[in-house]
Amino acid sequence: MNREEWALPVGTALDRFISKHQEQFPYATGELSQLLRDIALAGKIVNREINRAGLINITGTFGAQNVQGEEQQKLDVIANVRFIRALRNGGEVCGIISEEEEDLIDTEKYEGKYVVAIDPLDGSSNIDVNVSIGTIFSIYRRLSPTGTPVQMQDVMQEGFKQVAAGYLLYSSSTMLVYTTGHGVNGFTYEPSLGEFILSHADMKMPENASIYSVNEGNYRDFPKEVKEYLEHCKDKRYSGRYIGSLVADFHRNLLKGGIYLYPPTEKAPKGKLRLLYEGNALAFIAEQAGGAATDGENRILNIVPEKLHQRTPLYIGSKSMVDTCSQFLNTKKLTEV
Ligand code: P6P
Repeated sequence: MNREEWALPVGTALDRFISKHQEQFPYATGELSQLLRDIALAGKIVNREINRAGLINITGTFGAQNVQGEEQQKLDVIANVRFIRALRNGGEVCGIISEEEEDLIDTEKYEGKYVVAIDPLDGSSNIDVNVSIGTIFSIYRRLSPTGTPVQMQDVMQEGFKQVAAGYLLYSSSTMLVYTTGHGVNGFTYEPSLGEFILSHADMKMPENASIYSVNEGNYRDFPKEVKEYLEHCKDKRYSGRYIGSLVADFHRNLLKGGIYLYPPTEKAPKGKLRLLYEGNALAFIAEQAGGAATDGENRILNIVPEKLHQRTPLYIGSKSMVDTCSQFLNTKKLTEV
């Protein structure tokens, strides 16, 4: 099926887009379509909460920490509840892992064919200062038999086994960007209609890229090879852009080209970002848009998960920039005899 067959005009509503694409799969029974609709609905609800957060006293901290030991923001908790409720009630999902939940959630929907890994609200430290934040999700087909409770094997799958992945970006406009393995499409939310509308069809990560995105405040802790790559970027007079919200930094690079780096640091020796509900989803999107994503040595999508909340270094973006970065990072390997 070539991309032209998938092409639908800008202005197509998400529901029609999902239905049209389902028609391309004669054996599709509609569960994945419904699951995508459920995620979009929860995204609309969370979008509404975010847009009025300052007015209804839901900014600031919740007064508890999540499994990562990070201070939960009130909106972290609200988003987590909204997405888990939407996924559980939709009936298509037998299990969920969430950044905000220590353990695998058994939805008790034993006929559900899918499992979802989700970061309900990424970049939440930016909420109170009105900077863009996002939701990131990965969808896998379960491995255990339907009709039984979800098992760990269902969620501990390599990223290349994802059936779909995407993110919501709550920003100057709210967008839903996702892939089902046939390219990447972006939908802009039209609040007056309550609809996501196709605005960015068949998105491609520009190869002619000159933006690097990294928290330079961690520079002293970076491995020597990372410092050498960053010096290379400065020698090339690339632009440094860092929003501090992964979805926003990724989305800018998806549109304009660039690389986002979160290397190992003293505070986060295995990197800060989580493999299952941040790295894998964005790596799938990046590759579907012609980009690349590694942990400095391995393709992100090939990493075999060992722990639910395991962290990974992340170098993701335009393929040419990720490849050049990899050459710097592997000089140690290349020169080791
Ligand atoms: P730092 C937000 O907490 C987040 O998970 C990503 O959204 C963001 O890219 C990164 O951490 C920012 O981390 O250490 O630069 O503040």
